[in-house]
Amino acid sequence: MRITLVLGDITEQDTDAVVNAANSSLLGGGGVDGAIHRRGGPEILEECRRLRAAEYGKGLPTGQAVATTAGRLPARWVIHTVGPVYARSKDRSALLASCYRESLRVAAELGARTIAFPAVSAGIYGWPLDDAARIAVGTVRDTEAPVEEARFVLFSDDVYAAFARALNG
Ligand code: AR6
Repeated sequence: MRITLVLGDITEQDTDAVVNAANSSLLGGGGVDGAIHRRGGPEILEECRRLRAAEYGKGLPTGQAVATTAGRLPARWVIHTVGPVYARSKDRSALLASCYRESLRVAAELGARTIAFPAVSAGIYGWPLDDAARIAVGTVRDTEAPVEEARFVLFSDDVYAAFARALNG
């Protein structure tokens, strides 16, 4: 799997799948989640509502991932994953790693060859950037998946720099 970094907006990526840093409700929010629903249109929310009515009545648990249509986005699928809220008192890194691993597993099930990830948990959920980047890059690097490209789409210079440090040592 080739790992690439770009500074940009995940809603503009032409990868087969884009990952959404969602919350358990799957019903939208701010940050990446807000941008994906805004640009992708109401079809995404409709599918999320159906998922809530069916197998995810209590919401999508932290660390798991599930796919929907990408609506009007250039991608084919949105893979929604729920990152952990950062807490200094408790090590939740295994859950953050699980978001990347599970998203790749869902991508493989869908037959996606390319996938774009945001910096899950590194925004509203407060994860320190260097640590979030280390977990993201390390997990994707260590996961076997029939995916050609995993692209991290970073929204600002500081997040990009943290991922570049994690990728290049
Ligand atoms: N493209 C790429 N990255 C973006 C974009 C974009 N369009 N917009 C923001 N980012 P966040 P979280 C960056 O807060 O921390 C939502 O309300 C952002 O700068 O989107 O996992 C959900 O519903 C940051 O670096 O996700 C949840 O309730 C990174 O994406 C909660 O936020 C992640 O920031 C999830 O919080």
